[in-house]
Amino acid sequence: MSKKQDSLYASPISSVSSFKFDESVVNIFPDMIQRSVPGYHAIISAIGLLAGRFAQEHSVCYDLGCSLGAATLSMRHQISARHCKIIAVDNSEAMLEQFKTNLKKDKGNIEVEIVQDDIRQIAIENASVVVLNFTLQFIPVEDRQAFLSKIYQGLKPGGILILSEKLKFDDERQQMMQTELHHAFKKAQGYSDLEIGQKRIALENVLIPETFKTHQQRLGDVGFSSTEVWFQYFNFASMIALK
Ligand code: GEK
Repeated sequence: MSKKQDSLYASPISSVSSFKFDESVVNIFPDMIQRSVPGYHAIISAIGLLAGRFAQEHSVCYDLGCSLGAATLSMRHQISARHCKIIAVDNSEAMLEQFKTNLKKDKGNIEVEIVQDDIRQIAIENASVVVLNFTLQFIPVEDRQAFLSKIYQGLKPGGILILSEKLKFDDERQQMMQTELHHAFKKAQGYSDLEIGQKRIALENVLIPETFKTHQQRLGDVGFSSTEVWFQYFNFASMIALK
């Protein structure tokens, strides 16, 4: 896969349109996500370790909103439970075409089924691990509870949900400080103020962050017995919810 640098928002755009996961994003996606999401690689590695521990024999691991399949491939290399399968789902055709090419070059043994669909529409069954790595934030807030309830119902006893999200904060000073720190992170990764500003406009009303408390409360409401943060870097966090 080409390791093209993300320069989508490097030049002034007169009217910035809403962000879409289309062909223009596919080639620059690996560069974009690792320069925009603090701790992305650490989270991807840990998803493999978590799947290695929690994947159960004869069960399914789901990677929902899989993009180019980074979490799927990390799980694929760490799962030792027998007769496991990974189902990776995304609704972006462009992303999945590139993922299929990447998958052909991968040497893992575990079966991977790639499904192009809306993650709100698919069935979740016989799951031991479900990964939502920076995906729930793109689902309309009003659909989140029913979607998470479906995941809970599809998990086997002892199953886990790994939920990584951009967070917002109730406290205004925290919100401002964490946002500034994230921008400083992006600047340190080589993004200009113009790029950061135009990307922020593109993601408005597309990426809707919530507080950790909101996630924890909702996950409890749908049935999860415990939800905790296992990783946080500024306003980006990853949680584990236990069935
Ligand atoms: C990673 N998990 O590299 N149905 C299916 N897919 C969706 C939907 C939906 N309703 N909404 C958004 N997506 C990946 C990174 S990126 C996060 C996930 C980011 C998909 C969308 O097409 C995109 O591929 C992904 O969710 C979000 O570990 O770019 O910030």
